[in-house]
Amino acid sequence: MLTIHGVARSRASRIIWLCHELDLPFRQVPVIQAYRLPFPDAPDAALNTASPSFLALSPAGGIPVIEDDGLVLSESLACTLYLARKHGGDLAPRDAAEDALMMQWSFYGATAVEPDALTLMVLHGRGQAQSGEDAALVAGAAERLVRPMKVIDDHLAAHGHPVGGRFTVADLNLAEVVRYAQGYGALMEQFPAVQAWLADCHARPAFQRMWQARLAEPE
Ligand SMILES: N[C@@H](CCC(=O)N[C@@H](CS)C(=O)NCC(=O)O)C(=O)O
Repeated sequence: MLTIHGVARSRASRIIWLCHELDLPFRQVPVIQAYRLPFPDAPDAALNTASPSFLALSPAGGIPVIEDDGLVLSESLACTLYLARKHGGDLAPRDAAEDALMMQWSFYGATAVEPDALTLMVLHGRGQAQSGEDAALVAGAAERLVRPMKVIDDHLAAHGHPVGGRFTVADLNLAEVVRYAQGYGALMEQFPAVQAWLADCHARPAFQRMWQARLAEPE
């Protein structure tokens, strides 16, 4: 059976969501981010990304990691693209061109959107009072996101989905990074096609199942 190493409050959410879309059973090992623990090295610390046993599995020390039929794989996007291809169906590419486009949109999200969207989520999304320095970081991130968000918005307005006119693993990968920016209204309201598409993604029962699991975990 597929094993997912990583708590749901991490990028493991992407794989958990995909598994629910595919009705794919999995075993979850709740490895937590070391930085969330006061003493990750303590002998009684919860299994975390600095634990020797986890680092032996994946020296990069990041969650998620999957184990599947002897394959050990890190990088959440590699994991979702692999699982979608392996299990097929509508979420998977139908040919080499779709495969390439699914990678294109996934990597575009990871490179052009994810870092700045994370800044918005961490510094703005949780509503902390912002120092002048944080406010400048947030403003810079939001400004840089306008260009890729417009690219995504224009594409979604014309095609409905990143690839193939249907919900695929590319929607899931992209939605999981755009989600980080969703609390920044001044940015999101400029992109109505992105907002409508993200709401549709989040209304999917498989997303909701993953989300409930996240909420059930301690913050
Ligand atoms: N690009 C990697 C990022 C992995 C990553 O940084 N994961 C975070 C949690 S979402 C982590 O494990 N941080 C733990 C740490 O820094 O110790 C992916 O998409 O899987």
